[in-house]
Amino acid sequence: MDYQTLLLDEHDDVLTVTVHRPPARNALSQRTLTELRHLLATFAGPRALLLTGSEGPAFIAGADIREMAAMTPEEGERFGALGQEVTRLLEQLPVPVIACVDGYALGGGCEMAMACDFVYATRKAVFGQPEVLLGLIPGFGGCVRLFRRVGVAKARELIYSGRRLDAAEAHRLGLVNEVFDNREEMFAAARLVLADIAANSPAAVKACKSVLDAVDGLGVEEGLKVELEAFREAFTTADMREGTAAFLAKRAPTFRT
Ligand code: CO8
Repeated sequence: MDYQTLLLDEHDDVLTVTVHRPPARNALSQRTLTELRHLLATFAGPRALLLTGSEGPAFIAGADIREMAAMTPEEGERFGALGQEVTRLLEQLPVPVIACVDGYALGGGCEMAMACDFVYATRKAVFGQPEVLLGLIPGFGGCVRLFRRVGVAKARELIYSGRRLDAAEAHRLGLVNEVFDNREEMFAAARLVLADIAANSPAAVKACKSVLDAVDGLGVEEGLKVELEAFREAFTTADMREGTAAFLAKRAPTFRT
């Protein structure tokens, strides 16, 4: 696919995906979401993904309001379904995904960030679900994911009021893992944590991601069953044999999968 609104850069086995629509503050158009869907559905190779927005006031200023303004309910539903599909693809990617947020992450932008494994931000980052100001509601998973990150009461307050959070408050609430002074520091830290993760068994990291996704919303008993199944599966991997043998031989492991 010809990516017109995404910039891709791969190095050190990490794919950086930059949403690039500067005139619209990197808002998610149907075109952008279709490109993201294609990219994520055909993703193979890199050991990690960084999602960001091109440099400017916004990370992603939400779904494209200009496009939505003219949509019928059926078109709105298709648009919402496309955005939800993209967030699910992000969540289910078999490698770690970090959102690097610099500037506004509003509406669909906040929802994209929440579909990533975790979020790093600069001091300039601003989060929020301002859909009610437009007569809309969060449609790319905001109602489903925000309360899992910040708790039900806070999510209700934020979604009903549409108010914005600065980076410090988002950090305090657990929406953001860490706040950095600028983009360079944020990307350097993201690459560092990804390098740490890359030293571990890729099969085990993938299994953890899949278990964490599967147990979301389950009760303890059901969740433990899912975990146990994946735990058993780990015993079938070469990485498990190598990791435990390397520990006992007091040497560094060499993981292959
Ligand atoms: N969509 C389309 N265009 C946008 C968007 C957007 N979300 N945000 C900004 N733009 C455009 C503006 O229209 C403007 O265009 P133009 O130059 O042609 O007038 C240009 O970007 C620059 O915008 P500003 O002058 O407002 O830029 P500022 O730097 O002053 O402000 C803000 C940046 C704070 C990001 C401001 O633009 C803003 O508030 N944007 C809207 C934020 C918002 O409300 N986002 C939520 C959108 S709704 C949503 O995401 C729903 C998701 C679920 C959808 C489910 C579908 C069914």
